[in-house]
Amino acid sequence: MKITHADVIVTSPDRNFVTLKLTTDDGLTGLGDATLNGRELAVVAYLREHIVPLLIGRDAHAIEDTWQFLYRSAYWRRGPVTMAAIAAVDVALWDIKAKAAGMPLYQLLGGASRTGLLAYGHASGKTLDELFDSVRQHQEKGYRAIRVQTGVPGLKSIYGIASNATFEANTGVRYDHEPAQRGALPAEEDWDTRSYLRHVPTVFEAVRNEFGPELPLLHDGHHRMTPIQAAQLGKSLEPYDLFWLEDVTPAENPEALRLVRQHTTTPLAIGEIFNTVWDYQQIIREQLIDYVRSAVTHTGGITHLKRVLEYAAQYQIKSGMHGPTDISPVGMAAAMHLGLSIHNFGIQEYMQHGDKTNSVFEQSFTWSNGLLHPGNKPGLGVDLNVDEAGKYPYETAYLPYNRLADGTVHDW
Ligand code: CS2
Ligand code: MG
Repeated sequence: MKITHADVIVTSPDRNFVTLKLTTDDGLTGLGDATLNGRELAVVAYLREHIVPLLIGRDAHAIEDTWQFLYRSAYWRRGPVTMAAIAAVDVALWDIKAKAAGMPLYQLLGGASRTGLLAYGHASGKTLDELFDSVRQHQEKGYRAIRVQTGVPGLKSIYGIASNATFEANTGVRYDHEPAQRGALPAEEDWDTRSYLRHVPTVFEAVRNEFGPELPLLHDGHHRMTPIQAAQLGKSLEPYDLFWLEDVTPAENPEALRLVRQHTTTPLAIGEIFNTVWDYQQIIREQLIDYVRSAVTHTGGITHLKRVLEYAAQYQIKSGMHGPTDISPVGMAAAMHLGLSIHNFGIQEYMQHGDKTNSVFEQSFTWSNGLLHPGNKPGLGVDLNVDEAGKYPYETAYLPYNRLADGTVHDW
């Protein structure tokens, strides 16, 4: 079964998405997500200019060989652009192989290891009342686990908090739903770690008092603390029994997490900006994390993320796949099929896509009683409506960045 066509489809319903569509001489098609928020066109060029010419005529069944060929023949390895491009090819080939086998992809990956995938949603609020309302709204939507992000007194606009009036007035999109802002330049935000460290524990105390001890609560530190500040935060949140504390400090330097581990037992989740198993080797081997946060889309596809998760399983480290709105419905479907089949599944992030996006990507997953299931259509179970996609041309959009009070650029 030979690959005859490889189309890179760019569309921007509620936000920008990049999708690779492969077609074979048997008429089978496969989809792969290649969306890299704020740098989408870099992956488009990598695919169109460098990878598509290499795919035409290849055996669509040779997934492992194609992965190794694209990774090793590039000479320049790893990195977000390369690994998103390889991921799109990989997932599209798994979609085709499962369709050729006439089964949903999770069956090809070893079958279901559970009835569904526990998923968490994003509750947020500038004030406690707003936050409590947002938690209740998510519980009404069926979520049984909830990520809590809060405004910080004195800071105008921070990651993950809705009620960014200007932004919403301009775009009509809730800020906590899509941090990448359409426009020619990235927005600048303000940040102050000490006021955040003082405020966050008080918020989790209030949430526990309001919603009780059982509800799994998650929080995203979004790479903003130094290792000792991260240790301080982890320790101050211990009384509130978090499911996980995510990206608590930038993890380029894996040793930073040793210091955090020395001071707190709050479970740690890291990896949404990692791209290969090599980013994880030391922090998995030294048991410095509890959850692997990588998305299929950004970690070389199902072939490579499955390898990362199998390595993590030896250390009883579980999956916590990245699933914000900038992971397309194709990327989310791939995460659900992989998540259903692996043993060491932990939890799945699930931000719900907008109506326009759902009109472009026809999906067959289910969401009930707080559990996701990829569905039982052959392949991934997602189709891309090319005509619908054509209605929404690409629009430049950047993620914001941070400056401290003294003007220093800081992690966003
Ligand atoms: C976040 C993301 O969902 C998360 O955990 O860290 O929203 C992240 O900010 C975006 O995916 C960046 O594109
Ligand atoms: Mg995150």
